[in-house]
Amino acid sequence: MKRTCVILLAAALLLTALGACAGGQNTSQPESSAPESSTPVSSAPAESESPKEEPTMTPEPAKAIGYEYDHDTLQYELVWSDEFDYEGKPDPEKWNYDTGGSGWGNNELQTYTAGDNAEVTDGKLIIELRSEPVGENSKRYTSTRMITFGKEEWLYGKFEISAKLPAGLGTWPAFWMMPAHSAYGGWPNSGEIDIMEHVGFDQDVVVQTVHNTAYHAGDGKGKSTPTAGVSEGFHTYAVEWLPDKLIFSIDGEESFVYDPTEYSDAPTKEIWPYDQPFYLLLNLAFGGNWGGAQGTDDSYFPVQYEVEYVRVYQSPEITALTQQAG
Ligand SMILES: [Ca+2]
Repeated sequence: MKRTCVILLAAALLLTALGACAGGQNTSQPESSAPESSTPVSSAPAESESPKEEPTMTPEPAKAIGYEYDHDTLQYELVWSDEFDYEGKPDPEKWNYDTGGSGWGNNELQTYTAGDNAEVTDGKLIIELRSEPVGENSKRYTSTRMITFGKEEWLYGKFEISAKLPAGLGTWPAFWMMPAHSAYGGWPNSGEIDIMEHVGFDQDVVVQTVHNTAYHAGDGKGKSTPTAGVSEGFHTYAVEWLPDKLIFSIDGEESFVYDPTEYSDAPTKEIWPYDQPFYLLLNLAFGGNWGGAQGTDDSYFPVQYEVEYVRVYQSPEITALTQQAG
């Protein structure tokens, strides 16, 4: 949920958003703030101190290149979904919760409950943001953040949500992905994929972003896409995660592509950490460095983030291709 470097926002807002991350921390590091300085993308190999030594270090293999497939003919199979076609609490076989009111690295105002603010009814998931005092930390707002962490994780695939987003100053719903194992280290080194973010002060603009070692926070790569009526009806927000690129879409229309070969002929994990399993997150935040950048207003509470479904598809051809590549 790192703010991306987008064309539509003023520099002041970008500065505010630097270091902001609506959840850029995963469950293993919920309290840390986003780093403000970038990690160097690469450094020159160290010179051997002794000219007699044979070099033993091999360069890191390039990532995200050499995959040959015909994108137009890829077949996808539904491998996981929650259609929310039941009544009651979200399916405990599919969802865990991130809980607490730490601010989530972005000074967010809500405390996340263990599902108290989530309900499945009438074919939909409803996440409700409420104004109510919470326990000892005196936070005045509650909401819920659902995660598949500990339940399911995926490497490559199509990840799609159909959702109706809340409107109102300070609201900040999201649908996004975080690394399940942080193979390349803590945020942002193992990556983050933000499939949909929307902030209330910028109604009907959907933001899709990737974060990694080289590009994160205000320098994350992404795009803001004007999307009419996000709070009036259901729209689909998706990413197609391939071994060599990430293709974002809104209502089936391609909106942004992250292709690491645009930045390097031989991409490394610093710009392509997306070769490890990720999990899904679904949450409604309030306020914070980005969501609250133009203030907050709770006069219209409670407010709801409605989800018709979450679906995950994978392509056997891509799976075979990547297994072949080792
Ligand atoms: Ca449904």
